[in-house]
Amino acid sequence: MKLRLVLGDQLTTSLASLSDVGTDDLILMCEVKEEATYVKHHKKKIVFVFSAMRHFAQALRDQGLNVHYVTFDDPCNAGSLRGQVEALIQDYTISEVVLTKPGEFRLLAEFETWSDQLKLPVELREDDRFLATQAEFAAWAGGRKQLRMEYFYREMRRKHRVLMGGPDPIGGQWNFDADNRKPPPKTLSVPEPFKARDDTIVEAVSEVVAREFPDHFGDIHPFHFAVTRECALQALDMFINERLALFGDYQDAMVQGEPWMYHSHIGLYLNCGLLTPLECITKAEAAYHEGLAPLNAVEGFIRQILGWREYVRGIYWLRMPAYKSENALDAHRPLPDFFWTGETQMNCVRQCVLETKQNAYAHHIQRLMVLGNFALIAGLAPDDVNEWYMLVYADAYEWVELPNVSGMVLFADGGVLASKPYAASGTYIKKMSNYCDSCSYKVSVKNGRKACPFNYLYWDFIDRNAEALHRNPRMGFMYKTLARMSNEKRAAIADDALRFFKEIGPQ
Ligand code: FAD
Ligand code: DLZ
Ligand code: SF4
Repeated sequence: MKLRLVLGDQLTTSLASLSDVGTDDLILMCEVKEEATYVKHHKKKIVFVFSAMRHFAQALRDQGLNVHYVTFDDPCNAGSLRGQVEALIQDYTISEVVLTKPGEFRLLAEFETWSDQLKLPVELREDDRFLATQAEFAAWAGGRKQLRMEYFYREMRRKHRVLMGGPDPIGGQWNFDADNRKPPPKTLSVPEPFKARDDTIVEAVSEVVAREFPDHFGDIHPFHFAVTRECALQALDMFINERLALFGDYQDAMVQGEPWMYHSHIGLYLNCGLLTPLECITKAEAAYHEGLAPLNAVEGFIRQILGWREYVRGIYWLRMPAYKSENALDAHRPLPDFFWTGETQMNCVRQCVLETKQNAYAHHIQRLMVLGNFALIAGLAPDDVNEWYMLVYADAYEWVELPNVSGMVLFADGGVLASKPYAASGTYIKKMSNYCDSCSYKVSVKNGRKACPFNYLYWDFIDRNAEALHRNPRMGFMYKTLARMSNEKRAAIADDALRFFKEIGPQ
C-alpha cells in the first residue's frame, strides 16, 4: 500500500500525487500544530484551511478512496506531518510515501530527508497546478539581466493562447493599465461580496480554533469564505458576473468601509487548490467575448493570475533559500504594535489593519501602498514584515508572500523583482482613497506634528537610502529634487522622522 500525504494547500482532486491513487492506497491528511503555528496564522485562516481540508477528505471518500484524517483535537495527533506519517508506517504495511512538492522551501527541504529518516522510498512529484513549470521559468530567466514580469507575461499569453488574435494580443496591446487605476468617485455602489451558507464543519472547526489558538491574531466571525470547490466556483462566477467589469477601473482605489471593492477574493481558493488558475482565466476571457466585461478589466485581471502569480512563484524557487534573508536596504526597525492593534492616528493604516484583522484579507493596493509603503519608508525589518504578512492573510503561503513582501514592497532583494522601490508620500494615498478625509493628520502639510507622516517619512527614506538608490535611473528625479531642498527643509524632515520613530516604539 502506498501512503499519499495531501497538504492543506493541495486540495485538488487532479493533484499529481493522487493521479494514480487506488482503493488499496491510504491518503493521509492531518491538522497539525507544526503547520498551524510555525507562524501564528490568523484564526480565520486556520478555520478556512481546516474546514476546506475536512470537506476535501469527504469528497475523496465519496469517490471510494481510503482517507486517514487526523483532526487537531484527536488524542492521537502527533503534532507534525512527519510524526503522523511515522505513526501510520507503524500501523500499516506501507511500501512507499508519495507526495506533491510543497509550496514552501522549508517543507521541501524536510521532505527531501524523509526517505533516509523513514527508511522507505519517498516520491516527490512536481506540482503541476501552475501554468509555468520551475524549469520553464528558470530557462526564461537564464541569461537575462532583468527579470521583468511584463515580458514573462507575454510569453505566457502566447504559450497558453490567452487573449490572442493570431500572433498578436487582442486589442493590439499587451497591457491596458493606462485605462485602469482610476481614483474612487465620491459615490460608488460596490456589490455585496460572496457569502457562503452556514456550514456545520466550519462551526465545529471555529470552536476548536477559538479554544486552541486564543493568542493568534484576528477574528473568526463573521466567516463567509467558501470551503468547498463547488462553493469556490460560485464565488468565482459571482465575481465574473458582478465585479469583473469594473475590476480594472478601480483596481487601485481604496474606500473607507469597502474592504472588498471590485477585487475577486479568490486568492485563498487558488492557493489552497479549490480553484485552478486556468479555469479563472478561461471564465474571464469568455466574459470578454460575451461582452460582459471590457478588455481593460479582463486583461488586467488575467495579468494578475497568468502574469504576476506565476512570475512570483518562479522568482521564489529560483532565488530560495537566499531570498529569505536578503535585506538590501539594511532595514532593522521592529514592527510597531499598531500592525496588531490598529491603534494609530494614521487613518489609512488603521483602516487597513482593522480590515485585515476582521477579514484575513486586504486588497493589493492596501497591502502594497498603505501597509507595505509604510513598512518600506519606515525601514521595518524584512523578517518582521514577512512574518506579519505570512500570518495575517488567508491566501498567504511563502512562495507567493515572500517575493511580494521582500521583492515588491521592501526592495530587500535589491531590485530583482521591482525596478525601483514602490515608495510614495501621502499624495498617492490621498489620490487613490478617501482615507485622508477622516484622518487627524493633514495630507497637505509636509512637516510638523500635524503633517501626514507619509510625507516626511518618504523624503527621510530617500535621504537615508541615498547610497543604495541614487544610481537607480528610475530614482534620478527624486534625488535631483532632494538635492534642490534647503538644508533647513532636510533637517525638518529628519527631525520629524526621528520624533515619529521615537513615538511609535523602541528602536
Ligand atoms: P485580485 O486583485 O482579484 O487578483 C486576482 C488574483 O491574481 C489573486 O487572487 C491572485 O491569485 C493573483 N494576484 C494578484 N496580484 C498578485 C501578486 N502580486 N502576486 C501573486 N498573485 C497575484 N497574494 C497571495 O496570493 N498571497 C499572499 O500572501 C500575498 N501577499 C502579498 C503581500 C504584499 C505585500 C503584496 C503587495 C501583495 C501580496 N499578494 C499576495 C498579492 C495580492 O495582493 C493578492 O493576491 C490579492 O490581494 C488577493 O486578493 P484577490 O483574490 O481579491 O485578488
Ligand atoms: C496553512 C496550513 C495550516 C494552518 N495548517 C495545516 C495543517 O494543519 N496541515 C496541513 O497539511 N497543512 C496546513 N496548512 C498548509 C501548509 O502550511 C502548506 O501546505 C505548506 O505551508 C506548504 O505550502
Ligand atoms: Fe494616511 Fe496621511 Fe492620509 Fe492620514 S493624511 S490617511 S496618514 S495618507
